[in-house]
Amino acid sequence: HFEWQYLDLMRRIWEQGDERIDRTGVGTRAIFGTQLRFDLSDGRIPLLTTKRVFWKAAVREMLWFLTGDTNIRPLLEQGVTIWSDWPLAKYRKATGEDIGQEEFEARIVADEAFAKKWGDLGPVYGKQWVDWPTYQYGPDGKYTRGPGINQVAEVVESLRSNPGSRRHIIEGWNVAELDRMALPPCHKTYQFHVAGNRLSCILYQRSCDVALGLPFNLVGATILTRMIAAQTGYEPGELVWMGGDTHLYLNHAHLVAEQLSRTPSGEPRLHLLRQPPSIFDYRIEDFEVRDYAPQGVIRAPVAV
Ligand code: DHF
Ligand code: TMP
Repeated sequence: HFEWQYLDLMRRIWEQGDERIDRTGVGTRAIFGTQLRFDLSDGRIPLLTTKRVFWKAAVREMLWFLTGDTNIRPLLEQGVTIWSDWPLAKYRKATGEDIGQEEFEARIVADEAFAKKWGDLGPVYGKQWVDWPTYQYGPDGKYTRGPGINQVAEVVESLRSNPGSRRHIIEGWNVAELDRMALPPCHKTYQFHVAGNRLSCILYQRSCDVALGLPFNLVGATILTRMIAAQTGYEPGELVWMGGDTHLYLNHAHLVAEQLSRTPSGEPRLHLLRQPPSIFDYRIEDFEVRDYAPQGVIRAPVAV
């Protein structure tokens, strides 16, 4: 079963990881340099069965990246709250107001001006993926803003016109803009590869919260690969996931114990129900997961 790789990684980090206090102050155990490989053929998807993963939230997040938006408002309008903690922390710090998360989220949804001021994460994934900033230099060495680069559209085009290329890359790590991002990108590099009629993907993730982030990131990378494959006429191949600092937070001990006591079961399959005119025209209704009968939710706090 595909999921043993994930559980083995979790066990290895918990038993052998280097323990340290991380940026958030929570503390982690970490292993540096890890890899998982998943077969994506015939609708296979590395969607964990040893706990319920809210895969639709991960799909909505990925579709939101593709719109180029970096404000959490459209996510909240769809009930996706996974990005709320960071704008909320910033708001509390700036105003000193002790506002609750739900009240903050409600205000973002209700008040457009408030959302504009407090709901933006800075130039994170979506911005870099579809509108990477460029500069045009004049003869005097002075520069103005050039047109943004849509990396996603360019990869779709290069996969169609030049499948053998070794440059099919979508990059989030814009060094010049990191300081304006709420969080520098974790899933920072996606590379695609065509062999025969199969499209494979490597995701390089510089920092990985194995308990909370990784289950979502695996779903996101899978649907991105599936959408690009559908748009370029290839069959899905493999997803290779590579982690830099691959960690478990020390306050996830109960999750680790519970999840490692469970046994994977069943093979969920992902179906794309419609072929939209472009990679940017997918909607949540286009995605269906069949045969997903996960074990129960395991709640755990996210480190901010
Ligand atoms: N920071 C940290 N420390 N870990 C993360 O995984 C993380 N992920 C981010 C932003 N910053 C992060 C964006 N993605 C959850 C999942 C993904 C995610 C952020 C949060 C999360 O809390 N998942 C819970 C609840 C899911 C839900 O109710 O929708 C889970 O149990 O999977
Ligand atoms: P860092 O910027 O100090 O590395 O903290 C980012 C944390 O968020 C780290 O625990 C990794 C986690 N993370 C994921 O695992 N997946 C994600 O998609 C995101 C955005 C964050």
